Amino acid sequence: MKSLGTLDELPAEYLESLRARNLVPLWPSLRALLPPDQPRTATQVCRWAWSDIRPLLMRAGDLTPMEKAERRVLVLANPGRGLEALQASACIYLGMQLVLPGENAPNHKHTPNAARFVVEGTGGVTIVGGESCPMEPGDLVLTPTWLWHEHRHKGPGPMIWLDVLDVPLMVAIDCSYHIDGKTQKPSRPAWTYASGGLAPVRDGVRSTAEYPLLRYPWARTRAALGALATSLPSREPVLLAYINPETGADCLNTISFSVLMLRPGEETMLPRMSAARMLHMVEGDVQALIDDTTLDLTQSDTACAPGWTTLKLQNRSSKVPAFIAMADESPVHRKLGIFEQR
Ligand code: 1HN
Repeated sequence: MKSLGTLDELPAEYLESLRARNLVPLWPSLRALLPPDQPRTATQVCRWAWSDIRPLLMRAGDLTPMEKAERRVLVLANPGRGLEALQASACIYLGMQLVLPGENAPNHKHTPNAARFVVEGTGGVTIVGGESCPMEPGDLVLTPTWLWHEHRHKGPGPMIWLDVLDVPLMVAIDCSYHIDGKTQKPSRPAWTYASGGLAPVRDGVRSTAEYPLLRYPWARTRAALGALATSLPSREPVLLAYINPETGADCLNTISFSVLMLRPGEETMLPRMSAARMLHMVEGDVQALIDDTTLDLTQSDTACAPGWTTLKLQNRSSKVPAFIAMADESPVHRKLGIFEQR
């Protein structure tokens, strides 16, 4: 590849007259702007251990009342992108959120899409677009763009969940903002999608909601994975995508959610792809090999595999399955026509 001219080859007086007119020569920056063969990323392989997060999050509960926080969250920031950027990857934000018994997080809506994987607690609800979504460990609850949402917790212990949002994307395109609202009266009953391939019909019609399913209860997801495992050849990965049950599309516009079951002792390689991917342990103990980095992941740990990395996952137990929830940026890549897998 040809090497290109650099800034220091140009006369200072020429550069100064360009700068004074808001003009910049392209060629000294062209290779950085458009690297050969593969994109560059600041996103690093990274692990956030639950055993580190939980005590620090509980301390936030002591230090900062809900009124002072609105959302009491510790952000899982990727050091490669700079901690202040509050990014896990180019498009994905991750945060661990705490709601204590009796607390409410006030109603609002915004452009970013959100989803939550419940980590700990029982008795909490998120009210999304008027639908009350109970939160139990392992559940995935969606808060799509512009749907009102607030959190309430009347249960006994702390409620903790992992927030996954596309905030960095919305910020990058100057579209991130929110609107505060009044407390919602739950008014929209959930449509029960009992099983794949069966859609409820009420008053003669299927759901016309843009987001017909907002809560994916873990008990059902786990049972579906178990059933899939018994019907697949033993060497095929047991993987389910969280989809919009009426359209078959990804459950959110910008982030794809899925869950992988690793049978006892199973080792699998996920396809290498252009999009960055987050891993969150729902159950079990896994060793992840991301390019050359080995990470031991245990229950409720979270990790980041940047785009284009190779990813090998091994269940460290020979007795029990492991369950890994995943969130990746592939919908953005697909919509832009730049998704690659090889
Ligand atoms: C948000 O709305 C929530 O509703 C949590 O619980 C975290 C991070 C950035 C922007 C909006 C929530 C958020 C957020």
